[in-house]
Amino acid sequence: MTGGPRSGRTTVVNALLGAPAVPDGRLPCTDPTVLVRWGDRPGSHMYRSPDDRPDWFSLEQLVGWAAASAAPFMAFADVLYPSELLREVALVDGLADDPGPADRPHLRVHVIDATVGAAPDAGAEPALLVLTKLDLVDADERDACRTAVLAPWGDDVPHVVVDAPRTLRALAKRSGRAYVASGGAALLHAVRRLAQGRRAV
Ligand SMILES: Nc1nc2c(ncn2[C@@H]2O[C@H](COP(=O)(O)OP(=O)(O)OP(=O)(O)O)[C@@H](O)[C@H]2O)c(=O)[nH]1
Ligand SMILES: [Mg+2]
Repeated sequence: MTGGPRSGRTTVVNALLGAPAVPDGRLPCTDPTVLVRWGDRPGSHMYRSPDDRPDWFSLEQLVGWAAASAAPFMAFADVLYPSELLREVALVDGLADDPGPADRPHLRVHVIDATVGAAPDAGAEPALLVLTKLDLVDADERDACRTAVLAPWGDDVPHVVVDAPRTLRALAKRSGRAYVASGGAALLHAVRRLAQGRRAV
């Protein structure tokens, strides 16, 4: 999962997991890349160094730290969560220039803030583009904005539009209609298809 700073990557990851499993804001790590994988207890393994045994922290502790910005600094973190999707794939919440894990096959999902736009970069071809924050654009300008943001990648680039904060609110309220309207269902469907080795959308 690549994308510029504040593009919405972490909220998209949480929308895919179905809950705010990765706390808002930065985890107390020097490496901003976070590996999200299946685990039966929500929380995080944090490593002081690659050779070190990790320390375990619960999701409640992480949320408290993220809010208070008061945490022991670590080198990097894995977030664990019991989401069905994570039985199929692990997610890597990284930045635009993150090349992805060298030691396992991966697909790049690129997150773009539609209010900022983005030019294609030199990174690997994205398997899926995720447009965020289109809800912040005036309703009568949304189609034009979406077309302009996608234009550098060509007409048939696989993409979904999602309002991930709304997806998370819909999930909390168990509103199926709002879940679909926010793009959450289309996002999950597209990522599942990628995980199963088929074209995204
Ligand atoms: N209105 C709106 N806000 C969004 C959307 N997606 C994300 N946000 C908000 O944008 C802000 C940044 O979202 P994050 O998910 O933290 O973005 P990020 O790319 O992980 O940011 P960093 O890890 O800090 O670089 C948060 O306040 C989100 O609630 C969207 O589709 N619509
Ligand atoms: Mg983030």
